[in-house]
Amino acid sequence: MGKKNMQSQCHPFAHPKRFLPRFLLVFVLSLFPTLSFPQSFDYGDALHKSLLYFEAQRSGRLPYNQRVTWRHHSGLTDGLEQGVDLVGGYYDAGDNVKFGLPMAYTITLLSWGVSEFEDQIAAAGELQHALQAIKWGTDYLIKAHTHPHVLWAQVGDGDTDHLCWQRPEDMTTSRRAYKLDEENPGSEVAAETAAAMAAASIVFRRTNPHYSHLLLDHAQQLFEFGEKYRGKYDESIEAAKGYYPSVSGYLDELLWAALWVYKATHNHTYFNYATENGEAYGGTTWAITEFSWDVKYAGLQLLAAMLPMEGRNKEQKQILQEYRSKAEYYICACLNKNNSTNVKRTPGGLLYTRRWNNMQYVSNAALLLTAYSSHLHSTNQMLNCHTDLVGPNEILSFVKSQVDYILGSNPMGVSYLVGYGPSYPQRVHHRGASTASYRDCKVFLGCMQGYHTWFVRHAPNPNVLVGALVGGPDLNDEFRDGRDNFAQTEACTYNTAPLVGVFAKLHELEKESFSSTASPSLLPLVSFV
Ligand SMILES: *[C@@H]1O[C@H](CO)[C@@H](O)[C@H](O)[C@H]1NC(C)=O
Ligand SMILES: *[C@@H]1O[C@H](CO)[C@@H](O)[C@H](O)[C@H]1NC(C)=O
Ligand SMILES: CC(=O)N[C@H]1CO[C@H](CO)[C@@H](O)[C@@H]1O
Repeated sequence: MGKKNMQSQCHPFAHPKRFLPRFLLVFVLSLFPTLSFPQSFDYGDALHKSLLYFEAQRSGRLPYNQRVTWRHHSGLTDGLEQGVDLVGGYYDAGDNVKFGLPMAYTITLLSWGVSEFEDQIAAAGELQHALQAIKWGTDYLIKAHTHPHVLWAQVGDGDTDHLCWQRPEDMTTSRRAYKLDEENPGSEVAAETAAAMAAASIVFRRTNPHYSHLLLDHAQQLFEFGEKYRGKYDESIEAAKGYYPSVSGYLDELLWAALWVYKATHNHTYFNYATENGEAYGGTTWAITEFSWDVKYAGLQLLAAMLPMEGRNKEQKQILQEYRSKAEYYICACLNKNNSTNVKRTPGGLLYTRRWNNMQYVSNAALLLTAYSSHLHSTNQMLNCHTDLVGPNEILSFVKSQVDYILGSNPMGVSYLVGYGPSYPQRVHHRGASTASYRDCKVFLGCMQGYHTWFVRHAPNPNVLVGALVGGPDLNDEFRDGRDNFAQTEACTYNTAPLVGVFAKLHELEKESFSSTASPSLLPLVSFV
């Protein structure tokens, strides 16, 4: 491409051709207003795309095999001011800050999905990409854990970052790094990072035993750090408070981390920690209908509920049973089978928790439900929702309804997974995606220039943030595709992360149900479509 051409790419211009197919589609659909097509979705394609998203969120020096080529190196001096190498990791969302809590949580969810559904991901040909997505995160977490009791838990700050609309490749905002240590503790991030590294160590155990072992050492040290030096992380790192405040405190993260380290080590010290503190830390007492980067009770209750009962004493069995009843409360509330407190739904059937980035609660729930469905299936059990006995296929059918909503089976007729299907959000609230690609435009684009030139324009983003799951529709299934509408059009790494395993599981079912060897037990899922 000539130099002149490259310069012209630095100026926004509309792409009129892009609109044409959408007009046509609307026209065609309007000819059949009363027909409702049974939609079928390509979960393999969705899985493939979901993993591309993590490449778009990469910070640091991009490798030769980077597939998302509209991105380039960025954040190459992260940590330099503090004398520590913090190059790498992930930007959390549409900005360019590296927030430790959501980054670690993203890795935990990715690793959970891969450890649970590795065979399905491999069968879809995506295992290497999934492992790379995890490793891009864990390589960074290893760097950030510079001493048993020191964890660098943030680079950049939201306030200065949000004043600019700039590609990560051009960042001129503060890249100050923030650390946790004995004097400035942060148990949420220490424990979540321990959970992420323990979960990832399970993933790498077979293919990369040395790396797996390394992750496990870090995980154990970080658990000990978070447990021994207790404190709310957003009091030590005030720059996190406006963005990822810890509302639920750190007791949920401590139990969550203990269970993950136990799963990775089989060392009973961690099991005993989770059972002995289950009541005092709310693990066996809190019944909650939300699972998120902040509130992890439902997830840890589910982990405990899926542990084998054999070899436990009477008291431990009792405690695991209490964990299980709280886990099942969450599942039943998602399934709308607890008649006093259920998770709300939109008229179109989507789980609804709150206005801002509601999709995170949907995708996070989807992973828990899918994992529990597999557990019930493999242990030949049913879920007891008081009013109803629920089998694993019914849970999976519900997951499928949520995923199909995400992929386009919804009143707006759009896919909330960017780049999937014929219609998806065009104005994702994302600095890099909404600005000329560095590949085509190497001139520096300044802080305010980004707002004046790129943020405010109406045209679609020049770069498609493939695989991003945006915040999604409101309580009435309505969605406005505007760059300024960040509550609905921003995507976060922990929105997509839990879907990786879920897409793989649905992909397998779809293949099985359409092949002649379909097992009769899978038929209810087909008739659900
Ligand atoms: C289990 O973990 C604890 C705490 O890290 C450690 O002190 C103990 O040596 C471990 N036990 C085994 C058998 O590795
Ligand atoms: C809840 O379900 C139970 C069992 O089916 C039923 O007896 C009860 O009336 C229901 N309560 C409400 C408030 O609907
Ligand atoms: C029908 C049902 O599951 N009801 C439960 C809903 O949740 C409350 C609060 O935990 C329980 O007390 C009910 O038994």
